[in-house]
Amino acid sequence: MSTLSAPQRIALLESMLAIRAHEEQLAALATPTSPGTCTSVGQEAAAVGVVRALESRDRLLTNHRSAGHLVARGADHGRLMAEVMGRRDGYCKGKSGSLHISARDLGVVLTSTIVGGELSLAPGVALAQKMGASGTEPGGLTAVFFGDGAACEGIFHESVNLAVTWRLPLLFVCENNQWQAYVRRDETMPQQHVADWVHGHGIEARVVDGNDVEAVHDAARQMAAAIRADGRPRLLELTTYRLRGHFEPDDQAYVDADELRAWQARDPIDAQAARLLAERVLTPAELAHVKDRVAATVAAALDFAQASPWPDASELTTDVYA
Ligand SMILES: Cc1ncc(C[n+]2csc(CCOP(=O)(O)OP(=O)(O)O)c2C)c(N)n1
Repeated sequence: MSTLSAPQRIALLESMLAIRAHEEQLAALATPTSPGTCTSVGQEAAAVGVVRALESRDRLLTNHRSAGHLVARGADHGRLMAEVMGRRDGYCKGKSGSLHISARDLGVVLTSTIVGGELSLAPGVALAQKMGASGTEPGGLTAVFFGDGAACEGIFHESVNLAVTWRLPLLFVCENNQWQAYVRRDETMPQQHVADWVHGHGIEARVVDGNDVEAVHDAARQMAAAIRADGRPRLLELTTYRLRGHFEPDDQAYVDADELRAWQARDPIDAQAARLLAERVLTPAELAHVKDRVAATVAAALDFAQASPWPDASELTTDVYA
């Protein structure tokens, strides 16, 4: 039985729908000569479940598959699309694209396309919070999102070790989506779960169904509360599947069709919608209304982004490190 109120459960669904619509819109714009973005289609429950369990004083770091985390955190769809399109009204004035966004007003420190890059920096952000550095708020924690591919890098173990040793308020969130770019997870990992690797580090770790948004939300809330209570890091591994390609466009010719179909049948958005309809938390008419609202938001965002000007050539080296 869910501990969430009906509006909260519907809000989780609406946030997942918003991510899906946003990313499918971006994917539709991508062409081989104008590539788009790494979508998180199929992984929306992981993003929404965790991010909606965090507080405004918390900080987030994430990877190349970040739109879901940003949208769940309340990012403006228009500014996010403008950024991916390289326009001036984007979160980083069009200079980051989808892969290096920083949205400080949302507490999103950075997104990193260097696989594992976010893992190398997250302990520093959590240390700043623990030390009460300027720009941090008491009781805040850091959540860092990464994939199973990043977990195969040495930096993952260094970061977990440091977080445990220094008792950092850090929530490691592994989205185990069964893929590492075009490589199957089981080609690089002997075990199914990243969580199995970290017992030796002495960190509490849990594996949760990453396609069940309410289960993810529950686990994230419990782990965040535990981190705030004792200051020790935790690891939450979410089992999920990347339903679209690694990058857009991608014909997924390397994906087993039966495997893909099986995971499509476990679509996290369909599952939450079916649950809310079955429990009469939502009527079909209300669901249609939510979908219409989401579609209108994304359509307006696309108009905003396409109307946004390109950055001027004279701004080429401003706001970037040289
Ligand atoms: C240090 C580094 N190595 C390789 C790459 C190329 N690359 C980009 S995404 C990716 C796969 C990452 O897999 P995972 O961490 O599981 O994330 P997912 O793409 O599945 O979300 C790779 C190898 C990179 N960007 N950075």
